[in-house]
Amino acid sequence: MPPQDILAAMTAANFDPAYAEQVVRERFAARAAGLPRKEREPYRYGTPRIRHQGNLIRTSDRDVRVLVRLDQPVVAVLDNVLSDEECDAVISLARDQLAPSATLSPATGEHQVRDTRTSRGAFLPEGDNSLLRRLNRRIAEITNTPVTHGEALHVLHYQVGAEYKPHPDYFDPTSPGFAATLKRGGQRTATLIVYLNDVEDAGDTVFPKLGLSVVPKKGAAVYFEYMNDDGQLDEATLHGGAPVGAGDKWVLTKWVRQEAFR
Ligand code: PD2
Ligand code: ZN
Repeated sequence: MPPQDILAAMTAANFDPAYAEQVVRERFAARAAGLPRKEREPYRYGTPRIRHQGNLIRTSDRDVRVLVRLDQPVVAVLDNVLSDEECDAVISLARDQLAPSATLSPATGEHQVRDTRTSRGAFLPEGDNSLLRRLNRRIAEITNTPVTHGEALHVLHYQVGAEYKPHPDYFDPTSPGFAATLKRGGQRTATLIVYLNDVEDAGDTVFPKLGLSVVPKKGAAVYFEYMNDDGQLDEATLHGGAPVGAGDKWVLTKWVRQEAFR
């Protein structure tokens, strides 16, 4: 039975929608047992794609400073990614466009607003905006990937208590709901999250499998990569946005795809 029909039948029978989703996800995850061997083997780490010269990543218009480097999984904390003025300008561009953040249902591919992600967000397509063009180019140079492989920049705004529960940024290839997005440029391979303001209390980006917590700092960023050249996906990059304790939190996210994103 296709996943939508199972969900519809369970919903009609008054099952909790979250429980129905979980049942469908588990049923289709069982397919993972039949995955090719390479996808069941431990993740093989190669050379990180991000490239630095000494303690800097030199882009065409800005020197980015490397503060923390981890090789397995590949995680880097970077400073001086955006200037204060650029951070403020991005917030101004996004402020009027925010809508409740949604997640893609792994079972059906529908956009759903859930308590796992309680921020508001907006995509910022580049259009003819010179700031966004400059930032897309700089981020492509930092991530060492073609500009065309990046999804549109995405701004998130968290108010007190808002959070993004731990998740991988890649799409589980065994989930039927992710098939359509995987056709738009293939798998996600890496993420750069830039902090657009200083948060008064909490709101860290947390990596629960690493015991790592990155404290937001205006203009700084955390980078991590989770797909290697063999197409393996790194589960160790599970990460979340901890609830904001005081003040608010703004971030700018770039998700990088395997191929040109359409
Ligand atoms: O805002 C964050 O700290 C955060 C945490 C986890 C953002 C994302 N994921 C994301 O944009 O994917
Ligand atoms: Zn994420």
